[in-house]
Amino acid sequence: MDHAALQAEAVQRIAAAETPDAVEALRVEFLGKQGSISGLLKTLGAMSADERQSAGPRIHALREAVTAALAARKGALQGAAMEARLAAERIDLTLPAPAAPRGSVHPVSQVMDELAEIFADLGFAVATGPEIEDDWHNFTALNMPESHPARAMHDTFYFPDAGPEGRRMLLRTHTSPVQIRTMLKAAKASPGGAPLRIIAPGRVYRSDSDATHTPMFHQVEGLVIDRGIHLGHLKWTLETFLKAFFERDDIVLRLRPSYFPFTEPSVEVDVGWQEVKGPNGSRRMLGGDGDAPGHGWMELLGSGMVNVRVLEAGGYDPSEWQGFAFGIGVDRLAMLKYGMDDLRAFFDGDARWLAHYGFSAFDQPTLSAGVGAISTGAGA
Ligand code: 2NL
Repeated sequence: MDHAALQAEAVQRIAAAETPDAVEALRVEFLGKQGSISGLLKTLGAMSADERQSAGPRIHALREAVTAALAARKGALQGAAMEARLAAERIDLTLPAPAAPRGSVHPVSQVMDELAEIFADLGFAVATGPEIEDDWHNFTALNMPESHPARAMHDTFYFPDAGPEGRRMLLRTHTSPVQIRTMLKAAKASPGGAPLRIIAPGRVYRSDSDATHTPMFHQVEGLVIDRGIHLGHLKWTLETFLKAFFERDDIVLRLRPSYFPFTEPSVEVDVGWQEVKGPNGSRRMLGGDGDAPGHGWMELLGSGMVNVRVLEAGGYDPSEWQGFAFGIGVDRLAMLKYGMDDLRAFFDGDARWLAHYGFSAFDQPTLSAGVGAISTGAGA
């Protein structure tokens, strides 16, 4: 068959194709890898120059005509399909809009916002820093040298390669390295670098996992550095914070001696609870003197006076500056305040759990206006 006849037949078949799939099948038949026109194009290579001179333009013209016919038929079919859809579809603007799924603020985010708000009222700034740390900022500067047994206690996730300064890299096991970085910056910025009042909230990582431990959890640490700081300042600050956070004026704290490498002395802080009877049995509520009958103490957080070696690592002269510090689990605070009983559900991302325990994005914490806050009088 000559090229003109081939072209006439191809163009006729394309014009008769009734669906986009049929057009595509013809494209493959003519122009695909094994297509008939592709096959003709391949014969050009084996021709003499004279043969190619006459056959070349005719084969190329054939290919162009078929390509144009395919595009035209495809466009016509698509246009017809669109016309049919426009004729068939109707939008009823009087129907109610489909429900848009609504997200909510995770209780951990809510509690972090509440913490920032309460501590802002006490003059604390929020400090943040990297979650990937080196072992100097995470351990050494916190009085945990290379061989210190407390390093093993932290079940650390290490990276295989050392950092740019030759230090071992890890996922921070607490937010203390943020405070070390903030101390070093402050001590450099202004002579003395104090007073310093910061909280460092954020994600921390430890390689243990069971019903009450997840490999990632949230911590908030607090640090105050100034002249003449003592344990009384620590106790008042924690008491004021916990009263505002739990929205109760009867929060009672008990300080017990403890040990942390980064504080000396170190104190563990217990909070009093009481049995409260309700329609579904009794439950423990925070508040009240834990030594009273039917009451008890619950361990809540760790704290202490900043160890002089940590002050020095942070760039401070311990003969002039003192400090207190504390650390609390944010997830645990959220469970105590909002009544969840399973830590693992915090990180499941179950939309039903979030719908139940989550908060509206418009619901800004207003805890500073609650218990213990100074009232402006008007309407309060
Ligand atoms: C705990 C204990 C604590 C700190 C954290 C700290 C930070 C610096 C200096 C001194 Cl930069 N201390 N942080 C101090 C005492 C306890 O956390 O059991 N947390 C859940």
